[in-house]
Amino acid sequence: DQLRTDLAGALARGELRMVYQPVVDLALHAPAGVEALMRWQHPEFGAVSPADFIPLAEESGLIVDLGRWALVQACTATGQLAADELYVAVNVSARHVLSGQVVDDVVSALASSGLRPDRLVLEITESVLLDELHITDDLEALRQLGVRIAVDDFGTGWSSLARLVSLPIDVLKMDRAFLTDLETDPQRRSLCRSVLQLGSSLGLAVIVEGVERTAELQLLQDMGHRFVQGFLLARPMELAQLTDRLADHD
Ligand code: G
Ligand code: G
Ligand code: MN
Ligand code: NA
Repeated sequence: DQLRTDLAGALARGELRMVYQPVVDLALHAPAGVEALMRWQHPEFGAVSPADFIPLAEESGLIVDLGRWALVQACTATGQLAADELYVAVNVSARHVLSGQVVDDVVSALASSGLRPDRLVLEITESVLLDELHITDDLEALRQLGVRIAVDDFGTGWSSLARLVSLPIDVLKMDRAFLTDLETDPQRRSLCRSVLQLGSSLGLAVIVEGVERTAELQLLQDMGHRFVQGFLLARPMELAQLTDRLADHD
């Protein structure tokens, strides 16, 4: 269809850009890093959600080009921030990982941007990590570079917790589904607390995604939880806005 056709030229026409959503460290009351998220401004249809165009890019294989571009954009932008400890997390799609080109693309993006490897996090969805047994070598290679690996949407596909434990990973991003009814349902609270404990007992950093309400934040703080991301704290923003916001923090 039309979107599919248009997406092929979107990058060349300059219709794609990256926005950045802070991940807040509640212990330091400051951003620990940002997640880079892609945006497509279509000349006719306006903003098209990545939830709609990323699947199209995956089907056509265009995702490898888009993913490579996203890595360069995100690494370059982050390398230019005055806050030189902030990390950037880039979503890497299944098809890009399976193409076998991610390691080379990461090496190139780090080289061209000069970003320290320990400032780059790659977000890979849990289902890919569980399904694709042969990507472990690539994950190891990325970690050898000093890059960290985050499991995105954690908890949505616990088909094999045992396998997850054996993977070379650093960060769990708890799916926002775990915040549902947190305020009203003690069992949901126990579940959330258990997931957080699981992560820390595995030595992983845990980020709670999708925090939208003050009460949720309060409950997480009461649980002693540290890293949060969500509309309550900050929405995804343009690089210029991020720079301003970071300047305000100093
Ligand atoms: O930003 P938003 O919440 O609208 O993103 C919707 C979905 O698109 C999420 O699953 C998110 O991970 C994915 N997404 C956003 N930006 C990128 C990107 O740069 N690369 C990939 N592979 N997925 C992305
Ligand atoms: O699949 P992934 O975790 O990468 O998705 C990230 C998406 O979640 C981004 O598109 C971002 O816009 C969205 N997001 C970030 N914070 C919130 C939030 O507080 N609520 C909701 N509903 N979505 C959020
Ligand atoms: Mn993500
Ligand atoms: Na997620």
